[in-house]
Amino acid sequence: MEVSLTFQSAPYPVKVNGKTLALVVVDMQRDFLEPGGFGESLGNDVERLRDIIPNISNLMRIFRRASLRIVHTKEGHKPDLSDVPKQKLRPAKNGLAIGDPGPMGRLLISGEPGNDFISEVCPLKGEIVITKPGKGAFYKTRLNEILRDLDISTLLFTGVTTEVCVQTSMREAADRGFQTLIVNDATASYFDEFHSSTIDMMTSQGGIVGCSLTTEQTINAFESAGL
Ligand code: C5J
Repeated sequence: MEVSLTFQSAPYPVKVNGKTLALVVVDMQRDFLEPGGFGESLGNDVERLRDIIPNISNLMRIFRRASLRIVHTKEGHKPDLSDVPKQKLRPAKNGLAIGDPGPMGRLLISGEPGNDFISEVCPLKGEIVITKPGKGAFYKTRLNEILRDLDISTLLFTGVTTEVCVQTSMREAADRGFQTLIVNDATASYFDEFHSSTIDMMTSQGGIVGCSLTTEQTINAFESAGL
């Protein structure tokens, strides 16, 4: 059955066939949200990212209830560091770099406990999980092909951090012809001003990259469609 959803987003409303829609949950990993991970090693207060967890969890619940697709991304590198560009291996101010040991295992390395998803918003079996070596979800991954094969053409972005992996992924998606929306209270940054500026710059000029909306507006669209 085809279900039409209308999001009351800015700068314009977006109407979409539910079957062509996917929720993208970017990098909700222990490395970015828990003490002792990569995010904290860069000098960030990781607690600041945690307020969005209930909103992402609610969005995941409504997508699952409606049997719509969810994509989970994860930033992580190979244990031999062969996929880390030299400039990304530069140590942070405290001397730590990708691959160094931490309390949750080696920083930003696939398979380490700290590189896993936080327990509150883990993928379920059958959902799409993309491990990426870069900030963008499309760089050196099969995400474009996977979404095209599923006839997905509209992406609703959530996760962390707004101005790094979320923004990069949303811009990559827009350049590949996807219709993009960002859920502004389901994305977060270590810096408030970067969060708001990122949303402003992507939605300015008539939605030059895409549109934005709130979690409540997203849920309202599902309710209005009877989902
Ligand atoms: C960062 C990300 N901030 N997921 N990654 O390095 O935004």
